[in-house]
Amino acid sequence: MKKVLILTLTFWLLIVGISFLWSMDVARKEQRHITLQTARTFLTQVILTREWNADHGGVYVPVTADMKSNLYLDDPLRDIQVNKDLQLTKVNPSFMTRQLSEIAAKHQGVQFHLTSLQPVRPQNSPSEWEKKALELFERGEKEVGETLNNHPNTDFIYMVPLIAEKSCLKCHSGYKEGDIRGGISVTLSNIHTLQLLPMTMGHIGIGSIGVIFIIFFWMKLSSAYGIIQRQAVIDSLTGIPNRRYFSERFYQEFNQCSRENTPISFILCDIDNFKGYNDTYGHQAGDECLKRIAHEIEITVRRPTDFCARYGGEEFAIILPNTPIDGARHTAERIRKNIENLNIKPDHAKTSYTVTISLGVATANHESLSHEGLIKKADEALYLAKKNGRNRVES
Ligand code: GH3
Ligand code: MG
Ligand code: MG
Repeated sequence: MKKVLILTLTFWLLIVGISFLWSMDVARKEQRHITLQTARTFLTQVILTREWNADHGGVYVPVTADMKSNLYLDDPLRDIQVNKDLQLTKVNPSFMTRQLSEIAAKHQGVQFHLTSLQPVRPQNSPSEWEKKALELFERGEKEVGETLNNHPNTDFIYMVPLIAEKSCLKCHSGYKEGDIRGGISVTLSNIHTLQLLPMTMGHIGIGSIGVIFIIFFWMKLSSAYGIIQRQAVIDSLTGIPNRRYFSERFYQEFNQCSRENTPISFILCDIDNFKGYNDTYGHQAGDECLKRIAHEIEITVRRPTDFCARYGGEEFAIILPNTPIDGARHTAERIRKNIENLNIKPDHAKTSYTVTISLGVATANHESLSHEGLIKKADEALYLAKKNGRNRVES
């Protein structure tokens, strides 16, 4: 039964464990998908803005304290003096991306970075991570994204290649349409990380409830199993072993003594005139009498290997392993006396009559006697005890 419990518990915990790992995997994938989607959306907006700028060949903005001319822009029309109060400077897509990136970092914790393996501006040189991503683009990769643990924050960096389009070639000579000019990366700072606690607690809760249920039902089952097992071997009226258990035990003990070449004795007891007792005092009184006699026999045979059972209606059998005939006779006599001394009679009985038993004793020394032979010999001795006047031991 314990094996069943261990197996069921192992199976249940395995299911909970697999469910936990599977849920974690699904949640991780889902979270990566959302983060990736966020990064893609940001970059799409930036790229669309860049395309708009490139389509116009750059856009002019007023020069202010915060807005200086782009020194890396090699264009004779870079700066235009409109009048004495207004000077305009051209902002190309790269310059615009850098400025958008600075604004975004300030407001939303998002950083864009335009980079290339041959940057015009030194600040556009790729980081180690970007360098690896650019190399992957060269090998055909369409996008690269990775979660970085920059303790205490968790960032997500995502990059796509920048493909040279017709509008770009005006400024980026040396490329042809479709070439990879570099890449644009977006870093989402301090992204929302997977919350393991609720999932872990949930699974621990479900797992524990399951374990409690399994143990509860196992206890119920094992107690029912115990009752069934007991009922199979114990006589329900007297509470001592039944005939079935006796047979099993008798063969075991007989064979054991036979192997060890030691004597085994067998006593068969039968209540005297019990039919009359039943008829006079009723069946219920008869049952009470059977219980008391069974109990008395049980406490009289004291050695741990001795074994008594209800053999039939009002018959009891006693196995005495490693016991020669003298010892067995002595034990039988003790049983007989003890039962006589119980002075069993119902409360309303008027006579001096008390319940007695007759006993037949036989011993096997294994020279010739078989199991059946031993029982038969004890039965014959019992018959003799009845014949010789009852309430006596014969062998
Ligand atoms: P004897 O001295 O020759 O053994 O006479 P007896 O009347 O005891 O004869 P026998 O052994 O044939 O009687 C068996 C009786 O035991 C029959 C039945 O009334 C009684 N008996 C058997 N089983 C039970 C039982 O479970 N409960 C009760 N109350 N009586 C039982
Ligand atoms: Mg009988
Ligand atoms: Mg009898």
